[in-house]
Amino acid sequence: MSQPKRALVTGVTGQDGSYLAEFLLGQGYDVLGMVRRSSTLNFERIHHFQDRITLVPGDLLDQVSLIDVLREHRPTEVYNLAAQSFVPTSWSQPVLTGEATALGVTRILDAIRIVDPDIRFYQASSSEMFGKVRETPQNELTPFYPRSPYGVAKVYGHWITINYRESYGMHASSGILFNHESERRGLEFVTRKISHGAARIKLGQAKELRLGNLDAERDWGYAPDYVRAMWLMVQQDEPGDFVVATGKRHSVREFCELAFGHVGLDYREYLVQDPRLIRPAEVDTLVGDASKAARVLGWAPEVGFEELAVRMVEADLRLLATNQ
Ligand code: NAP
Ligand code: F7E
Repeated sequence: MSQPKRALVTGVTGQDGSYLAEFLLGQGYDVLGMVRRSSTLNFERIHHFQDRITLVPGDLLDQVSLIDVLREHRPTEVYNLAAQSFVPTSWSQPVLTGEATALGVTRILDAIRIVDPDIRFYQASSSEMFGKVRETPQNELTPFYPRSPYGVAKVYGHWITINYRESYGMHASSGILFNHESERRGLEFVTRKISHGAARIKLGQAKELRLGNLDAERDWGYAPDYVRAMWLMVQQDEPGDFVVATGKRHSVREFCELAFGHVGLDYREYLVQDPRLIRPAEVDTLVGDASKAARVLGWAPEVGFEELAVRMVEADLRLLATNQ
């Protein structure tokens, strides 16, 4: 019998890492989840399958820890999902963001090069690299114009992945993923802030919701659909770069309408626009062209915008009701 494949997922405690780890378990993988030291456990997203994966200590800021993880556990695939991923924090902590989100990619690529350059690698690139968009929709060839220290760091991570592919012949792929959300999305990101806010107001636990720019437009998909695309990239004979998106764009305001509307409320009665939540430089509009992913990977999203919003609100209603 052949050995099961073994994958290391960095960022396993995050939204995507938790879904990817579950997906890989379903594919029969041995899953290693890299976790950094914390004074309190933050395993909410993985506790329901934690005993089926191996947690390994490591930090993208610490080169030796990455080499040690690879030497000790010998994965055949590495999915680099760890990052400082919240855009506003990248203005308040630009150096930390650069260390983790940009240089962290070099650290893990170099660890792979040193320990076993045959390991296949996935880098979590982002539509934030397109920033002030040069064309619409955005595809793999659209020039980048990042608008935040986070976007700038992701451009570095993207190009260093391509550079290691071209310099060392490594099987290193980048998924340029547009926004993807879920019941497990961090509470500070706008969709979850809205679904959680609408649920709290509905249950009488809050009276208002404070938001920034309601006119920003994003191409929002469902995270479990997107982790499938990551895995498909790594299974290809040839590595490459792939846009992953739904091809449809909606505004923050539309998400508010749907989320509040689902619980029978009019968002305009509860929304407070807070100038402190406006970003120093905004990404006004993004929409992706995922035709390469469809053609080469056979990938298509399954959950649309409306279903996404409803799932998130329903999950927050359940969560808040049990915490009442
Ligand atoms: P997330 O929920 O914020 O998760 C980030 C993960 O990175 C967490 O597990 C976090 O660990 C870990 N991490 C942060 N700094 C680290 C460090 N120095 N060393 C080791 N681990 C570290 O992010 P996500 O939404 O799942 O996104 C996954 C990846 O895709 C990120 O790279 C993100 O930038 C990128 N991306 C996301 C989207 C999206 O719409 N979700 C779109 C495009 C690209 P802790 O739990 O300990 O904090
Ligand atoms: O903001 C606007 C805000 O923080 C979306 C990350 O996963 O996706 C994510 O980055 C939009 C922006 O996501 C609030 O100004 C209005 O225009 O949910 P977000 P993001 O910045 O697009 C990309 C692809 C990533 O790679 C990132 O890691 O919503 N907005 N009012 C607000 N945003 C937040 N967070 N909070 C508000 O109150």
